[in-house]
Amino acid sequence: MAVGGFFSRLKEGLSHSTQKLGGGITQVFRTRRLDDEALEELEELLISADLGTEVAQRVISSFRRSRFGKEVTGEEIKEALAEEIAAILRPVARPLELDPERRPHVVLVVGVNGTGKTTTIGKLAQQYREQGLHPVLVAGDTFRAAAVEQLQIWGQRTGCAVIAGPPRADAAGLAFEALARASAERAEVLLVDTAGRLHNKSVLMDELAKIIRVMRKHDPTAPHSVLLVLDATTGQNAIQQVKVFKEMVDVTGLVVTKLDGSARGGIVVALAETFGLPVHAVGVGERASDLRAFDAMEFARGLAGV
Ligand SMILES: Nc1nc2c(ncn2[C@@H]2O[C@H](COP(=O)(O)OP(=O)(O)OP(=O)(O)O)[C@@H](O)[C@H]2O)c(=O)[nH]1
Ligand SMILES: [Mg+2]
Repeated sequence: MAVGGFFSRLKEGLSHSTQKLGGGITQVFRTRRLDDEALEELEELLISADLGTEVAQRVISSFRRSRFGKEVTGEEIKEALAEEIAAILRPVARPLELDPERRPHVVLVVGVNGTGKTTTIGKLAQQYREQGLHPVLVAGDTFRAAAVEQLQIWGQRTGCAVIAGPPRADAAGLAFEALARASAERAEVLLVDTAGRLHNKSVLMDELAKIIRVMRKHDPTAPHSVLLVLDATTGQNAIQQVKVFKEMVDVTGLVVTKLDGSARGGIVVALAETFGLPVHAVGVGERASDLRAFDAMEFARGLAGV
């Protein structure tokens, strides 16, 4: 997809937040003095746009220091806000880097139901193929036959090998076999899909822990990346999901999906502030080409409605 298409899609995706935040700012600041009342209204807008109370308070204190009592326009506030948000996002905007020393670099993909794990693996596979790599996909969501088929379709679409077991196969055993095979074949990257669940925490924890433990019998350094996939439309709930998964596994980075549609992009700022985990990429659609690097300034401007 053309870069312009991506920007407009992201912008469209952020329209929910943008309308709320950008539109709200325009209304509050039709050129008026930045007084206590205006700052309070701005703080409420930031919180309702999912940026989180800490970020809201920080931005407000910064505005109070630099602009209190001054005449400001909505545009100036938006520009300043975009800068503040970009400063929070910049440290986490880091692409997923494969360690060339690893053959394969093992990427374990985790998250609750339906966040976009399998789709993200398909999109990553596509990107790696375009770079001339040979990713191997592992259908570690062995609970549902449909999950295996879904990954197989992505494998066909992207020209990648998919390793799957019989129905209800043991996910850890499958991951072990896949890792052994991928290393024998000197594949550069192994993308391991997992079942999504949150409600039954202990089962999920046990299974993920087992997948990791068993893979380490083959390669004590595996997995080299643990990607937590979050659905932006779930808003503040994403914070809870990160907490739960961090308790179970050593999450090394995030992918935030569904930033197209009526996404709530402000949550990415709250995530950056709360956890400081790298945001490796963002999902802006269902197609193979709809996974993009996370650009702090562009995202911040989209969110602030600049
Ligand atoms: N609009 C949009 N849809 C997405 C995006 N990423 C994934 N989806 C869709 O979200 C739905 C769930 O995606 P999956 O990849 O199956 O999610 P999952 O996390 O693997 O789901 P489970 O395996 O059931 O836990 C599918 O319909 C995807 O096409 C995205 O960035 N934007
Ligand atoms: Mg899946």
